Amino acid sequence: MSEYVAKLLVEVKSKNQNEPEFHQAVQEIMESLEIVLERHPEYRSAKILERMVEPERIIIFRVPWMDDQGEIHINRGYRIEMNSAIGPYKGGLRFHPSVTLGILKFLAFEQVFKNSLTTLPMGGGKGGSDFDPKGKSDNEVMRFCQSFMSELFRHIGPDTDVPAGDIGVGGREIGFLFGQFKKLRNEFSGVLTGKGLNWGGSLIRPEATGYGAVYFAQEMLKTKGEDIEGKVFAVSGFGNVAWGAVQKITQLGGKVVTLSGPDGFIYDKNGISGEKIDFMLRMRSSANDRVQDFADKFKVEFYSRRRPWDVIADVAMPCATQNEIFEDDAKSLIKNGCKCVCEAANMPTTLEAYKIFKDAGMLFAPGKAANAGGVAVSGLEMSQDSMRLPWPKDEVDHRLHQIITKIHETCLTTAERFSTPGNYVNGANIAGFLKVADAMLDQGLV
Ligand code: NDP
Ligand code: 2IT
Repeated sequence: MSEYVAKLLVEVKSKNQNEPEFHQAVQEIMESLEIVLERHPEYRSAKILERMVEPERIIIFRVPWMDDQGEIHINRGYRIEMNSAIGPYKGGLRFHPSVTLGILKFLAFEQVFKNSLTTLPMGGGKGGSDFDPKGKSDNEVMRFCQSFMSELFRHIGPDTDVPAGDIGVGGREIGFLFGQFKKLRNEFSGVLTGKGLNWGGSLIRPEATGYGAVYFAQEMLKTKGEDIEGKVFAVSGFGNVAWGAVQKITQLGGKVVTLSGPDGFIYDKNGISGEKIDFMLRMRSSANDRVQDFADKFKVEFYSRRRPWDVIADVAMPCATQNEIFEDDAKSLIKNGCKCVCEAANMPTTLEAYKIFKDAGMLFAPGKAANAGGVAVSGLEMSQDSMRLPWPKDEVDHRLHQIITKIHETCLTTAERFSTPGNYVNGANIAGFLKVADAMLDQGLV
C-alpha cells in the first residue's frame, strides 16, 4: 500500500472509531484507487478521496412509537447523505437490530460508487434504524414507519434525496413511509422508490436486484464460454434479493440448491423452483425469520447455525448481508469446485476471504457492480415518476439488462486500462470513482 493511501486509512480509522464495516469498505476502495491516484495527481491535490470519505451530511433522530400493548419504544433513525456530485442522494433504508452508524456509512459509501456505475444520475446515500421488524404486527410497523417519516420528511425530496428499501424494508414499509410523507407535505411525488404499482411504482423493481445479479453472473460466465444453463447455485438469504435471484436462475436453466437465514441453511438437491419460490415470500412476510420453515414444508435437509458455503456448487451468490463469507468459506467453495462468486448482497465477502478468491483466480464480482440492478431500476422508477408515464415490464427489464451488461463491460475495460485485467473489484471501484471525482472537480470546492 502506498504511503499516501496508508496514511489516509489511518486517519479514517482514527476519525471514525468503532466503525469496522466502514473501514473495511474504505480500505477495499483505496487499495483499488492507488494506481489512479498515481496516474492522476489532480485528484490528490484536490483532496477528492479525503472529501469522499466524509459524508456531506448525517441526520440522526429519535423514533418513538407505541406497540400494540400500549408500551412505548424508542429507536434511533439515520440518514447518511454521502455524495451528491452526480445526482440527488439515492439509496435504501435498512431496518434491522444490527444497524449502527458505521454500517450505514459503509453502505452509503458503497452506494456512491454503485450508483455512478449504473450510468444514471444518482448520488449516494443510505439510512435506516435499529428497529427489529421480527415479530411485529402490521400496525406496529405502520406506527414505526409514520414516526420515522415524521422526522425524515424534512430532509428528503424527489430532487434532494430519494430513499428506497433494503433489509427489513420492502413494499409494505415503503407504502407506510410514502403515505406519511404525502400527508406531511401535501405532495404526491417520486420521493421514494419501490412504491406500489398503482401509486407510482415501477414494474420489475421488486425483482431487479436479483435479476440484475444473475444477468451479471451470466456475463461473467460468458467470458469463459459458459452459461447459467445446467449450473448449480449456492444462494444465501431468503429475502427480496434471494427471491429475485432464484427466479431468474431457474428461468435460465440453473439450479439453486441452498437458502439461508439466521437459523441455518437448507439444502434442496432437486432445486428450488415453482411453489417453493412463492413460499420464500411467505417466509419473509411471516416475520418469523426462520429458513427452517422451508425444510419442514418441503422435507429437505436443514443445517442448523451453518452457512451454505460448503456444498458442491458452480456459482456462489450471497444474498443476505455483509460479511457472510469468511476465509474458511472461501477455501471450501474453491475446494468444492466453485467457479464464480457473484455478490448480490452488499460486501458479503470479508477482505481476507476476497484475498483467497483473488489468489485462486476466482471469477469474482463485487456487490457494487453485481447488485446495481436494484438501484438502477429505482433510477428508472424516478424517470417514470418525473414523466408521469409508467413503462411496460419488457421495457424496464430490457433497460435493466442493458445497464447490467454495460456495467460488466465497464468493469472489464477499466480493469484492463488500469493494468489489472479481469479484476472486477478494481474495475468497479475505479470506474465508479472516476465519474464522481470528475464531477467534484468540475463543481469546485463544495
Ligand atoms: P431482506 O430483508 O429481504 O432479506 C435479508 C436476509 O438476510 C434475511 O434473510 C435476513 O434475515 C438476513 N440477514 C440480514 N441481516 C443479517 C445479519 N446481520 N445476520 C444474518 N442474516 C441477516 O433484504 P434484501 O433481500 O433486500 O437485502 C439482502 C442484501 O442485499 C443486503 O445486503 C442488502 O443491502 C442487499 N441489497 C438489497 C437491495 C434491494 O433493493 N433490496 C439492492 C442491492 C443490494 P434476518 O433479518 O433475520 O437477519
Ligand atoms: O443497496 C442498494 O443498492 C439498495 N438497497 C437499493 C437502493 C435503491 O435506492 O433502490
